[in-house]
Amino acid sequence: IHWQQIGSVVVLGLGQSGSSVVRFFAGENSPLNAECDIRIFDSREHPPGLDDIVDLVGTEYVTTGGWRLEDLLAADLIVVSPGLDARDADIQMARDAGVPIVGDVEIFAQLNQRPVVAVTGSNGKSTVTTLVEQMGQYHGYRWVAAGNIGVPVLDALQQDADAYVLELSSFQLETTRSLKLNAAALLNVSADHLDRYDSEQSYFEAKLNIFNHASVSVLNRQDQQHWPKIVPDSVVTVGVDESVSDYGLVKDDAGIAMTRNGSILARADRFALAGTHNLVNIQAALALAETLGLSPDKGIAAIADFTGLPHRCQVVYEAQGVRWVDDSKATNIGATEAAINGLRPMINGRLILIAGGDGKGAQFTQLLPVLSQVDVLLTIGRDGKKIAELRKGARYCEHLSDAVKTAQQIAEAEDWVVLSPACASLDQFKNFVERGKVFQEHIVRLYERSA
Ligand code: UMA
Ligand code: ADP
Repeated sequence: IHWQQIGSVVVLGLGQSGSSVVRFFAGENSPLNAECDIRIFDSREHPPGLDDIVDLVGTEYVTTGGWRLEDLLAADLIVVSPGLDARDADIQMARDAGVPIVGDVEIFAQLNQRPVVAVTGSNGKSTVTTLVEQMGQYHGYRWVAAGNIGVPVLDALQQDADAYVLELSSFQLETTRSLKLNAAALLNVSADHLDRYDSEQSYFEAKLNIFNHASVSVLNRQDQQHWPKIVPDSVVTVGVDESVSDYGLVKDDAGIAMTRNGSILARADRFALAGTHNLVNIQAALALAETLGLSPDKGIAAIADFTGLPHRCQVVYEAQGVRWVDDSKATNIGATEAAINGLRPMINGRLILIAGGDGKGAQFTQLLPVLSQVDVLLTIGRDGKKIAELRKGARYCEHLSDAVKTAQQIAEAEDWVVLSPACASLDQFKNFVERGKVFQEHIVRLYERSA
């Protein structure tokens, strides 16, 4: 981007990313020349962050409730929010007309001078991003996590940092071309966001942009069908199987252990994180951290006590011998599969699963194999009926409160009740955090009442 030659920028979409772009362009580190005209549009009438942006740039530059094709065609650069569908007809026409279209991550990529590692994948991104950040911070380095994890990258760019750890979604990678990375990890790919892509293939291809300029690529041996076609020179692989040359797991009489180059690095019980999927997450985090100069031993020491992020497969309540697990962040089928596969070996009684919500166009038949490990299926939300149809005896409860009540009535000592919806929450909740909190509140209320 030849910043000084840009006469007019359109920022499409406010929200967290769009607001950070406007703040960055209006601030002292803006790469734009002072005369550049910045116009902001959002299809919503009252997008989040609107008031602050109006205060910052003036009401005449901000339009809500939509945009016109002419507005886009008049721009020298369009900065598009990740939440906007790139298939939007106006956006496509502007692209066809030759207007460069970028996201906030591409702007970051063009201006950043510091070392960066990045993580993408359908599941485990936030966990790995947080693990890497903690590995650095524990040892006194200013490693800053940003991106899809909730800190817009251009806000992070203005902080003091020794390195950045970016969580990147497929939406962000769609518009990212020149991001230089010390290392990039693709954790796994399973169907997700099919409401935003014409096929699983195009969702996956967006993710591959992470490898465009990565010095080291971190790849999962259990997901080789999703490796880049031309495997880059410097690859570190991770996986749940044994490996003599990379990160792996071995099982012996004493249990599971994590290895690197065939030697044991740590036994699984050294980590507070549960489930083999999390051991793979730790492997990926170690591989990324190593490219920022941190040894695996130091990385392990930093995160051994990390118990995981909220709403990701966490035991949140235990009463009368029944354990309740909040995995509200399981917003796609792959995450629910990982939860069931990861938890099942630990459960002596029955596994009672609560699933359902907004399936984002997914084919739930993919859940069938893993549902055979579930003893009772309760479903909720918009697509709950479709999921209930997969299994005889499943009950559609519509609301989470009903499902929790039903689960409590059914559950006996040694049973586990797991909320792992395989769906987004937006049909009934503000987001997955609210869904998880509501779940926990219902549990507490039920037990208090019955106490
Ligand atoms: N929207 C409109 N009209 C607009 C612009 C947006 O209706 O003109 C809608 C979108 O369709 C979407 C919502 O507004 O439903 C939010 O979109 P946004 O682009 O304003 O989102 P931001 O607030 O900027 O947040 C984004 C990421 N959100 C998405 O990609 C949808 C956040 O990831 C991220 O933390 C943030 O940037 C900072 O980088 C959230 C997310 O859900 C957690 N990500 C998806 C996921 O993890 O599955 C990819
Ligand atoms: P993301 O940021 O990609 O959504 P999170 O770390 O927030 O990933 O976890 C999202 C969901 O995926 C949670 O339900 C979590 O238990 C599950 N999960 C975490 N790591 C993995 C993995 N490596 N493979 C499959 N599922 C995972």
